[in-house]
Amino acid sequence: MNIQDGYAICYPQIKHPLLLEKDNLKQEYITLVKYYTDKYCVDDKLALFRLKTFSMALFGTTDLSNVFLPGENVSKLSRAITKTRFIPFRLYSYRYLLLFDCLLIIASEDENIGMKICNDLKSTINKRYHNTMDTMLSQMYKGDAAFAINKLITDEMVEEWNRIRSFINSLNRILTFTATMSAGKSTLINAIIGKELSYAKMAACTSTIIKFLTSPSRGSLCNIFYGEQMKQFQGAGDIREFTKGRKEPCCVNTFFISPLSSRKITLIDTPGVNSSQNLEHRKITRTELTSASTDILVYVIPVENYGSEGDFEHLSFIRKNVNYNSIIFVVNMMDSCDLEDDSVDEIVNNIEEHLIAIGFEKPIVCPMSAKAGMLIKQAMFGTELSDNDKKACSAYVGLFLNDGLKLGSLYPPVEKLSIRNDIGWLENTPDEVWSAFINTGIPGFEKLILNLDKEDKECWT
Ligand SMILES: Nc1nc2c(ncn2[C@@H]2O[C@H](COP(=O)(O)OP(=O)(O)OP(=O)(O)O)[C@@H](O)[C@H]2O)c(=O)[nH]1
Ligand SMILES: [Mg+2]
Repeated sequence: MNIQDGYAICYPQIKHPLLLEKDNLKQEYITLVKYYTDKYCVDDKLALFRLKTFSMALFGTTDLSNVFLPGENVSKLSRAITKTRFIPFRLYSYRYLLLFDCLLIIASEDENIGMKICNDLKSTINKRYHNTMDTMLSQMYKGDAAFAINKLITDEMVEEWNRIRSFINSLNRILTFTATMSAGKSTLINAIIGKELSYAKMAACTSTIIKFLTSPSRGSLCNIFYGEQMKQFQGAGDIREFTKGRKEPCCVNTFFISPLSSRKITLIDTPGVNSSQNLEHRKITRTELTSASTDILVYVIPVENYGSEGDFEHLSFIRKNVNYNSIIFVVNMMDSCDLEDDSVDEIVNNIEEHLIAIGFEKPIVCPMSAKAGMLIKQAMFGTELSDNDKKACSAYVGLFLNDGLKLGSLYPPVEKLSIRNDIGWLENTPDEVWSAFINTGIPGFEKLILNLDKEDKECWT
């Protein structure tokens, strides 16, 4: 595991049962978790980071100065806590939840360490509970959700644990996004992540290589790695400022509001290659494309511009010089095309023929609107939008319910997710919002990427 993967796993922002308790019980509990973290987490910095995220879930702050109780007798504390019964029913004690939290914070990557922690905990717990603890441990690492039954481990916690385990067991896939400037690469990356992290505007703007890595732990936390340094940010705005006009490459690690968060996926944003004011942009991108390996090259074409000189030159360069396992051509900004002239099918066929003429055999062409997908996704999953974005989002929902723009039918089917049903400023029903989202092409595109890991790789060859 590399350093970014270690920091990708942290305590998720979930409704922890301890939130209903008084601060002193929370303090005793986290002091105990700290004891096991100090004892079993081999990397001190990583241990501190994960404890901070646990503190964030319990106390709403990463400031640990008043969180731990000093000089506690650990065995006494453990005995007391593992006997304390839950609010609201007071039927179950904290012993299983404590085991769950310790495993998530310290041992999600390593079952052997999990076993050691479990044995250590057992030394302070009555023997009659040991079998259940052992069973729970083995079920957790087997991905058997039965581990949660009758232990007040919530469905949300089970989901978080399973996502972390599936992330750990996945192979890293790299997707590199390239195009001429202002094609919508950064917007597409933001749409997949569901957060506006990469700076996007109508002028040459991405100025260095920025890698976005999935974290399986739900939350708004972003870790940024640059040079030898690492920083944490909570809000998307701070990251956007950080990436804006940046000259040095960096890596951003965060939860993607996407099914992709259960896999190790790296999305690489690159500068547009045809800026006449920033000639170095082309060099930066060409160097990345020819020297680093990528699984999928995502080539973004703005629909109104296909066949441009800039695209022809860059596509020819790619065909001759770049290695990849698969290439996908995204036809972006479908919201802006005039369907009176051509239907979606005709547009896709024309672009396919154009790409075949340049030398790409059987091109995979994905029409979409990254901007509409990004805004609707944010609205559906609770991001506060500006008034302008709300207006644009409402218009996009209307547009993508239109018969002519049912882009979702061109992609593999997507399972419906539960979304907010209280978006007051939208006049549409949640079902309509979901349909519009599907029709932007973004969820189908995410599904295509996920299919890479499945046995059926037809669409990647
Ligand atoms: N109408 C519409 N506008 C879009 C869409 N996707 C992106 N845009 C807009 O196009 C402009 C450029 O988008 P970016 O994401 O910055 O493009 P880029 O390819 O990353 O640009 P560079 O980093 O400069 O190469 C922004 O103003 C976006 O809001 C889309 O699907 N529809
Ligand atoms: Mg960009």
